[in-house]
Amino acid sequence: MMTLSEAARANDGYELWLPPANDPAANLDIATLGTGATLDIAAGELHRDLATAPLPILLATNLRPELAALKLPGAALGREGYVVRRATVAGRAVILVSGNTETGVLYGAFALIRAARTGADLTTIALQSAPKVAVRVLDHWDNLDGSVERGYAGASLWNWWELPDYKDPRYTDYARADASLGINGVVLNNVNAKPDSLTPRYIAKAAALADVFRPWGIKVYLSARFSAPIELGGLKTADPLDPAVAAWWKAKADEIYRAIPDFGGFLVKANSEGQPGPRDYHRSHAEGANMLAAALKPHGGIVMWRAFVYAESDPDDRAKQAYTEFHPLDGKFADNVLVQVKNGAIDFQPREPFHPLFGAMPRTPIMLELQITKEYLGFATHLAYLGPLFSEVLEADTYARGKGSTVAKVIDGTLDHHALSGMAGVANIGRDRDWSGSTFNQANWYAFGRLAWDPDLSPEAIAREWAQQTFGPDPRLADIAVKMMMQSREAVVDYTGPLGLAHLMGTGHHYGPGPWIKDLARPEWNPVYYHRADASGIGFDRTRTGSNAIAQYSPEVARRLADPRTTPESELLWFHHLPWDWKMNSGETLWHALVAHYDQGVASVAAMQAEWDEARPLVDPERWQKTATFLAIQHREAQWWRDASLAYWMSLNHLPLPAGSAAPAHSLDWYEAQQFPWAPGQAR
Ligand code: BDP
Repeated sequence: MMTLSEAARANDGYELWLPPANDPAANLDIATLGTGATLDIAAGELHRDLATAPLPILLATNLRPELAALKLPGAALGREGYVVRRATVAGRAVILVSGNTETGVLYGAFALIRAARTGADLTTIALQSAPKVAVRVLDHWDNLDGSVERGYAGASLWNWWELPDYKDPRYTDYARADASLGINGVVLNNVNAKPDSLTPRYIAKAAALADVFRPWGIKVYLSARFSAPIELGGLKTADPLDPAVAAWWKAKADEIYRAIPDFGGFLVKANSEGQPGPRDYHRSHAEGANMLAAALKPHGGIVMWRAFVYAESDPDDRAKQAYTEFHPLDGKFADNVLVQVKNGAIDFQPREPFHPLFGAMPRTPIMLELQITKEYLGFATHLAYLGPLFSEVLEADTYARGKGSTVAKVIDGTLDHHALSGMAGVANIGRDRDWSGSTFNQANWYAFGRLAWDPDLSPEAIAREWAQQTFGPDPRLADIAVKMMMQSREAVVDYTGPLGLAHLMGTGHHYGPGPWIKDLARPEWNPVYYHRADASGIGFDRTRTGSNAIAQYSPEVARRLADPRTTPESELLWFHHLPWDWKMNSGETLWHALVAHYDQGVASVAAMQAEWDEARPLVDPERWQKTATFLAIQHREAQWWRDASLAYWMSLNHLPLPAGSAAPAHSLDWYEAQQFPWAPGQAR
């Protein structure tokens, strides 16, 4: 049992990285020039979150005549950028928080709070920043029944039943967290969309949320089901070239904008995993997207059209199908369409090479889709900080326009000069008190937001600033947290799918190992499709002798990937099928290297446990205990992944384990017999 003083220090994680400063006596001098809902929020946030300030704080947009003499940057800040610096206004020395718009001022206020909490000296503060990416959006895969597809943090935040009347104060707290990172859009419903979200009743509910989010600079978007004209409109078809269909969508868009004047637009999953789409009518993805884009255009809305497309009718390598489908459409999309591409060509695996569509469609704005919820990285319980995963893809060089054509430059629009740019993260947020299922999962929400604002930030720096704000200023604790975070994602790769292996998880729920699965209806649903292991070797040959997926990359990249010797070892078996006794660059065999990675993965989790033990005196007991318990679960499950995977590989290659590597705890039969029908987050 907790003692009384421990209970007083208990922290359920609700306040995220923004715990209130809790010092009403601070009596800060915070003033605004002019009034406005967003300006008032910015001032309120500073009162709430700043413990102290060396000078009065003044909040104002650049438009105020009182600031004219300061010659603040204008164009460089755009609509959302900010300046925070010392200034003399009307003879008074102040810390000025400014921007071209109230939203810019709000972002500046949060930047000031972040700076204060990460140890900056406010007497010399000088910040200036503008987002590099225009659309920074969280995709909630939330269903109307309150469940969340691939959600591991409780029920949906949105209480659809009580909306629009009851606006849970939590919606405001959610908006605060998003705005503190610069997230400016929220897709409210699952990409596997029900048409009901587009009915008047549900539009009113979305409008209520939009009203809450608006002063925080956040727009709402909806996932649109392509066949809605049939289901809701009574039409016989959803053919995008049918004028009645186009008219239905136009009327629907007009109706939405009457309720939500700043509605962001639609997200669409079409002709993928059973969803309807334009291909049902032999129309292209561009024809489908453009029809919706035309309906939104007069209102300033956009379409985020997903390229996550593969078909059971297509026998080609699944990793090639999105490129094959979308590459010929470059230049065919309307100018208010973003094509949304997952980081890798398969599906949010713990490690994937960057998607070949990045850099391959210069005349189309391409947005990046990341998964913040850890569907394939241990659900809520495993500690896996995704900053390194996100940055790995952002830093990847596509060579599309020569060296330095990074994915970051593709998606921030600079490589091919697109003003429209975007980054989406599949949210890990639910109704759990700590929002994301664990304290460390909050860091993934945080890292997504910070990288969407600036894709060039370092994941380690982000981890540190998150830890300092979340746990308080003690540098010992931040050091421990950062160390754990920075090794955590690689640990998951090591114990689930090292050396470029992927998609080896259990069926449906995606929980735990299932590399032996081979009897599912669609070939590419089976793990055996991805690893192709047999007695002689393992890996997917994506070179010329195999599926030739490498030809979808720029020649420089393809050349490097054509040869296992020049392929990064971390992606080796993604691109090559190799014999078990293949000599790695280290001189050891592939088999021994593989085993070493599995062992390393388990050992890394044990190391994180030991590090967290050292943090015990520095953290409140509630967050310490939950994290310690989750690490114990992770250790057990890492061991399970390792043992089950090795038992299976050994059943194929009949090789002994290297000396010193322990035998799996159970027989392969035992691992294969495990069933988890009630694992959370499953699609409904
Ligand atoms: C997969 C998920 C599935 C999603 C799909 C998608 O398992 O639930 O519907 O991605 O992105 O990873 O559409």
